[in-house]
Amino acid sequence: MIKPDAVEANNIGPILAMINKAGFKIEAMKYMRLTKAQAGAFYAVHKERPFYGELTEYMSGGPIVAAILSKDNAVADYRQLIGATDPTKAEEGTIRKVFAKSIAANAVHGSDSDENANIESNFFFSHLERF
Ligand code: 3AN
Repeated sequence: MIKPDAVEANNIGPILAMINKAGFKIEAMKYMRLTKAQAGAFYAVHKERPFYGELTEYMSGGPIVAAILSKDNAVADYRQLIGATDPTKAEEGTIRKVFAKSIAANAVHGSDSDENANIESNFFFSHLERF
């Protein structure tokens, strides 16, 4: 996902360029705004965390871009490309180092396992929307 802060800052294009340059294929893509309930469902694994309210408020505060990306070793390689959750700890040249504003407004989301990538893909896309 490209998060509301990066969309607001007109960084959809530059972020997609970095994703393409890193060798990812875009299998599905959607520009939309989540309701707070939908953001809550997407981040249900974080329900007990102290930042859950802030996170779901933030993620429903503006439009996002959702996408399914594919590549060999996609989860690990994408997490490498986006960098650490906290942008002050992200490596030079990573998407979050370049575009993130804070831990919450950190420009992009990435699935943390193949299993969660499938769950999250099914959250956003039907099979008719995948190529
Ligand atoms: P990642 O997105 O790098 O997998 P997670 O899964 O630990 O990070 O956290 C999910 C999302 O919750 C993050 N993308 C981030 O925006 C938000 N988040 C994580 N930790 C905090 C925090 N301490 N305060 C506010 N938001 C946070």
